[in-house]
Amino acid sequence: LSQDELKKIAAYKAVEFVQSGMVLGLGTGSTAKHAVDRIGELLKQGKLKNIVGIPTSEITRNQAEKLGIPLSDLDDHPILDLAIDGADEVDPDMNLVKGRGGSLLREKMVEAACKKFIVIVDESKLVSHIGGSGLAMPVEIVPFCWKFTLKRLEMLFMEAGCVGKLRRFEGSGDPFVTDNKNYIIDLYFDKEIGDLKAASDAILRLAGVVEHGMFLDMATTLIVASKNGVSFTNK
Ligand code: DER
Repeated sequence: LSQDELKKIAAYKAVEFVQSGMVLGLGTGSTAKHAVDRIGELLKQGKLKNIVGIPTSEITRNQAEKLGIPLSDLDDHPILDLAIDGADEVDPDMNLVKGRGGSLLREKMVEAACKKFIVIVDESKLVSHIGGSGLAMPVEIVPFCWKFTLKRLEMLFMEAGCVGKLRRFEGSGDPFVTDNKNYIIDLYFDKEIGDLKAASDAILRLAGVVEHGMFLDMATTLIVASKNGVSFTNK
């Protein structure tokens, strides 16, 4: 089974929790894409009715529009029934790193407004601790004096050997710009971050920081697809 097939299996399993009449948070990324496709398919087949989707990015909005999924926003639906989204890392306490697709702000706003948040991953996303994959922990910042903010973020986590990099578009090398017209600093850690809640608070206290990619104590269900099958974990 390829990684994408595993992602699809996890996504389809999550959509089994979707009931007609629900207001759904629609995630972003290659795993969530399968879930949104499946929701569109079930709507077309008449197996799901009266669904309202709240997209977590412009990419997902476009995908959902093409599928004919009725869309709305948090202003009109401040409380959602269920969100389904992927993650870049999942630790044993179901804390997540998200945002390598650049959509962390809208994902966090939508997923924090949901009664249930199902995370769908293939087994490669499981880590022993956040920052453990050696991959980026994204932070959305305002573009104004981004170098200043990058340095302050690195200083916060000096003990953890933190290095920050401004995310840039592959081809042009221009700074990546989020749906919200902000920049992203990707933080890389040599050592464990330690107290995640304290780290989250410290990051958010920096003026210039909009939001970060640690989703702490937010997921309610984890679906992991691996070569040995699909596992469910409820918080
Ligand atoms: O950017 C995001 O937050 C995505 O959800 C990401 O965390 C997972 O993307 P993937 O399903 O393409 O690996």
